[in-house]
Amino acid sequence: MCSVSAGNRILGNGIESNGALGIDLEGPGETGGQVTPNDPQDADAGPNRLQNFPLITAARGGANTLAQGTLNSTPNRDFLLELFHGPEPDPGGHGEGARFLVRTNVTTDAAGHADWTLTVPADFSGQFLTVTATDLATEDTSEFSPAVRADKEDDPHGKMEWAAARLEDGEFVAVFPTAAGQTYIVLFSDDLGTDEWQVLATFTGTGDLMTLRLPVTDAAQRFFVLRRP
Ligand SMILES: [Ca+2]
Ligand SMILES: [Ca+2]
Ligand SMILES: [Ca+2]
Repeated sequence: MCSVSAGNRILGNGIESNGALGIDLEGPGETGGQVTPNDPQDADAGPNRLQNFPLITAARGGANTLAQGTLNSTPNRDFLLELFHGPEPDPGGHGEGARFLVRTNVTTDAAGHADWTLTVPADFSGQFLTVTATDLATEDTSEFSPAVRADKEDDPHGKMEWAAARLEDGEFVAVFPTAAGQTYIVLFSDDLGTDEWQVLATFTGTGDLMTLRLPVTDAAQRFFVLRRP
């Protein structure tokens, strides 16, 4: 949508993949399809008054899918926020808004800031979530926020946290809690840029804290990840 006016309210629609931004407001000097950056307190003018989009700071799947984030726009104003999900973001990383999920109202404070939470009682793990903001006084709808993938809560295949990790006498010493009989895999990579992880070791949990001592040799840097298979 390349709008030349203001007050365009775009609500609750499925906006399918079309190779361009699902909602595109054309700011000064922009050609079509570019993300229009947010400005502090949204004082800028243009199509839909170049309404600022929200930002997602957390996205999680599970029995309930949850998205949390912030909005910076006109101070002391009511906004409608709408959450969408889709299989992938547009090439710029913002939403395609394939399907509408849920909406909520927020009010910005005197600084133009609002925190928000949106939840849906269904599992959208692995889906990309994106949000729009609509100014309820002017009916201007924003472009889509950057899309964030909903991680699965307690993913049994996911990455786990070390309880403690340190370098000691040229060894990487890691401590982590284990479940009895559970298999754990340690992977390593010397270059995060290639994202090539090799299996270093496999362990069976004892139900207690486990300590690993992994030699770090012939590499300027080495990264370790702990997973369950
Ligand atoms: Ca734009
Ligand atoms: Ca703006
Ligand atoms: Ca504005």
